[in-house]
Amino acid sequence: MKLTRRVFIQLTGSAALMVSAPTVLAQGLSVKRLPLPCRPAEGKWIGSACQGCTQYCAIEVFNQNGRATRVRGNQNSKGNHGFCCPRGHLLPQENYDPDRIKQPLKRTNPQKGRGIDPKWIPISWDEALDIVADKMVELRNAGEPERLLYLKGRYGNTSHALLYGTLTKLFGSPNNFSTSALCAETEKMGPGYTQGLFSYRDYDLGNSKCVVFWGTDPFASNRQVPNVISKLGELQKKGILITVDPRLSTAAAKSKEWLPILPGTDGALANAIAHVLLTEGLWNKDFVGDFADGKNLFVPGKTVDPQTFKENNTLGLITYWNEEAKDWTPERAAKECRLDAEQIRRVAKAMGQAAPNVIVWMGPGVCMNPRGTYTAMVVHALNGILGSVDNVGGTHDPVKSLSGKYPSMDKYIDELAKAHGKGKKIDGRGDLDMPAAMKAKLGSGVVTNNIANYMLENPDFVKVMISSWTNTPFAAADGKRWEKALAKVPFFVHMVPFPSEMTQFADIVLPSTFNAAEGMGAVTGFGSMHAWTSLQQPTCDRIWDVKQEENEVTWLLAEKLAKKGWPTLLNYYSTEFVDPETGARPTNEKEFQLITTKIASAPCWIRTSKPIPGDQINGWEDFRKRGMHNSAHQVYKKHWGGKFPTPSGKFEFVSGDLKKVLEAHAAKYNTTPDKILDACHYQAKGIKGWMPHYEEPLRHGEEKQYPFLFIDHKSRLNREGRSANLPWMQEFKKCDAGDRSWGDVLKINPIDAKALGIQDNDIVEISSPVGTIVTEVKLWEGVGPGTVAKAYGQGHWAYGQIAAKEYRKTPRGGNNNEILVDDYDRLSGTSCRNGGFTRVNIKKNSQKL
Ligand SMILES: Nc1nc2c(c(=O)[nH]1)N[C@H]1C(S)=C(S)[C@@H](COP(=O)(O)OP(=O)(O)OC[C@H]3O[C@@H](n4cnc5c(=O)[nH]c(N)nc54)[C@H](O)[C@@H]3O)O[C@H]1N2
Ligand SMILES: Nc1nc2c(c(=O)[nH]1)N[C@H]1C(S)=C(S)[C@@H](COP(=O)(O)OP(=O)(O)OC[C@H]3O[C@@H](n4cnc5c(=O)[nH]c(N)nc54)[C@H](O)[C@@H]3O)O[C@H]1N2
Ligand code: SF4
Ligand SMILES: [Mo]
Repeated sequence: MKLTRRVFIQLTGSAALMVSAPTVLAQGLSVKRLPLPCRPAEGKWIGSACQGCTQYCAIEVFNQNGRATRVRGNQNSKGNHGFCCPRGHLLPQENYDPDRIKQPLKRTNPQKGRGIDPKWIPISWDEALDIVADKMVELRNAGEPERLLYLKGRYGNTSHALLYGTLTKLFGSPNNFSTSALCAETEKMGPGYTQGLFSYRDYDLGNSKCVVFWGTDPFASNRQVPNVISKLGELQKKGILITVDPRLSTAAAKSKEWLPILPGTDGALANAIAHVLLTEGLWNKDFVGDFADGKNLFVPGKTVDPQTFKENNTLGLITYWNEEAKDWTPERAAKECRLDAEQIRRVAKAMGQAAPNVIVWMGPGVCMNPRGTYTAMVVHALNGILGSVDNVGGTHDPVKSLSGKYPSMDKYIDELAKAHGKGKKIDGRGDLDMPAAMKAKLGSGVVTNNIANYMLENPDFVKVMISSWTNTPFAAADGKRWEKALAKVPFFVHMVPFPSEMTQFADIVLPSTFNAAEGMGAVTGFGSMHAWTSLQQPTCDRIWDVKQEENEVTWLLAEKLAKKGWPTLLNYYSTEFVDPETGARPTNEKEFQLITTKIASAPCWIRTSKPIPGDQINGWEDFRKRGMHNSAHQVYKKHWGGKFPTPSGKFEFVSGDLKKVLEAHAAKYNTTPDKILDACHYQAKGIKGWMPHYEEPLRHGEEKQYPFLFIDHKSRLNREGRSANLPWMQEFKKCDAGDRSWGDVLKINPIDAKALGIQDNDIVEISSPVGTIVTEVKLWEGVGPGTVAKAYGQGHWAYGQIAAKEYRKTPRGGNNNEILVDDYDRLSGTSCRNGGFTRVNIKKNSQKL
């Protein structure tokens, strides 16, 4: 019986009794309830990998009757200690999002553009792949395979090898790209050109006495959120936390010292800290060395004779002092950075006193700007001065995770592929003004955001574009360029689970699994002085007609291509891939999925005469049950004693590699390194071109017209650009300091607001030299006057009915990338988003949102 209000009143016989309804129910006047004790839900935890961010946590998903219902960190994990971050918990809602693409779709509207309905119609996988294979084979038959472009976003390790690494190579196109240059690649230039480590770092947090979060907010974003949150209490008790961020981030709120730096001036602050460490004698003598007679000759403004100092593990410290640090007193930096000189001195001393058990945790805020390479170098160089590199409580190389190699495809590369596959890539890497010298190699870095520019200038070049796990019109600075470029591509295939902005331009949509819950593969990560390989495996039943792009779709596509006269891909897959356990070869997409996952993870679980480094796992079934493999702990002082992978074997304050790269690039264009630096918009001349140093911030927009510096930051609930369609994300959005649920706010200092006549909740237009967005305003002291901050993540006009206010029509809030300028740190090829490189202007708008 339905217990309506009327029936309830009849049952109790008296309206007055309603005030004590529980008593009434207890007296048995209503439904009888059995006194069942609470008990755990029935189901099982299945290991997987989260991929809500680049931490790629090993997790477990609770399967109840075939449904994925809850998430926790993998209980065996030495990286997250059995916890996931708040975004991990969003996973079931993302998996069961009713707006997911549920079967393959074919476009029937030839017109493409923002807000235009593609008029997709559902088709079968068979039909969809037929169409894709036809278009691809046409290119091979016409002898122009280079007109196939493949762009990958996130991936499992299998995709890296099977799609990105294989498809275009065998096909004969040099145009395979990743989105890494939209991420945080400039960071790698810091450790790269000082200690030869072109990578994100790991940190010995548990043993640290002082941690400096610099341009990053690892309680909310960055790469180790569960680890950092779990260690917060201990860190606060034992040591000192310092945050350098122009915005009151979570890290700033938790820290003892917050340095609210003027955006883009981090290099000046790093110089001043180095200046204090050296003049106060606080450098780490073990790592760096000392003056021959023990007397400290670092005196402000005075050069030092290099002969008087004997360096141990470093090279060029005295040159750095003489050329740069000697003049950077805290007073000078305080002016440049709009900070307090006393605070700079205090912070530098605290760091020096904790050395070498100190971490300078450098993040994108420092360096994702047009001169970021040198800021990354000068901030990271502090780890060298403090001796924290490879040290207890310091910064570390990531431990290598165990993963298996795929068989070589070399003998499958045919004549056409050989002739066309090595051509020039269309992202402009290696051009005079784009050295993109990642890993100390010219033209080795991808210049993701420049692909759109090429496509706009050469609208007929790309004929077939395939992309997976991407949303560049939303995620890339000045993303409107991508909308225009994509509208001109005659045939575009998107392999994704959600109808994002980019998907709106697709001719064929191949709905992919949501890999964290439904996919299969080996995913690797590192953190907390360990590395891991976590197994992605189905944690629930698939309820829609979706397939995993990395392995299932590649196989099925290979079959189709073979039928249409190009059998190479299928030959490679079906001949060379062998199950490491059973010796079987794949005959269909499911077997291919399993075998490629087993190959990629085999070193974690396959028994040989040697013990497995790290966790001991007993075969494939044991690996499936545990869901992951942990490596052994990182070793200390790994590269001390001349073993750094730099030309000198030392930690270099004068970079041999960067000098080589610049000279080689100059030679290629018959010019000088100074001219190259100039063309790339750096200020450095001469030896400074290969040294850590301060460069003044380069900003877009005239100060008069655009008086505010824009600060972009991540939301703690962003699963990169992929969670805005989740009601949980929207409901809890207020957990970003200063933000509001279901909304998008521009945070502005009350002093500025007053001057502009703006009040809390007002609607404003935020304009930059490239665009305008409209949002609400929040008055907030967490940003200084002259700067405004806004979280990245809202402003979707597609993706789903929650992400957009009105799907395809009205965005919810504004997308920061509509106002950020398309510019690069050209030595790395990376796109900019931080450092206040885009100036904006704020205008009150009378409209209602
Ligand atoms: N203004 C500003 N811009 C930024 C950032 C910022 O902080 N501020 N951050 C930057 C950074 S660090 C990065 S790394 C980039 C990321 O940018 P992108 O690499 O473009 O990533 P997302 O926007 O997260 O990708 C969303 C796409 O992934 C698809 N997708 C989701 N789950 C799956 C899956 O399981 N399988 C497949 N095949 N597809 C899936 C969705 O359908 C959607 O098409 O954004 C950058 N852009
Ligand atoms: N919650 C969440 N976590 C994530 C992701 C996510 O989407 N959401 N994505 C993952 C990915 S792909 C990446 S690349 C990482 C990166 O994540 P983070 O390391 O957090 O990097 P950003 O998001 O770029 O944040 C930039 C930070 O620098 C500050 N900042 C801006 N300008 C300046 C400046 O001039 N100087 C200084 N000192 N600080 C400045 C901003 O206020 C912000 O705190 O996060 C990963 N983790
Ligand atoms: S979102 Fe990132 S940090 Fe959070 S659980 Fe997932 S992978 Fe780990
Ligand atoms: Mo990223």
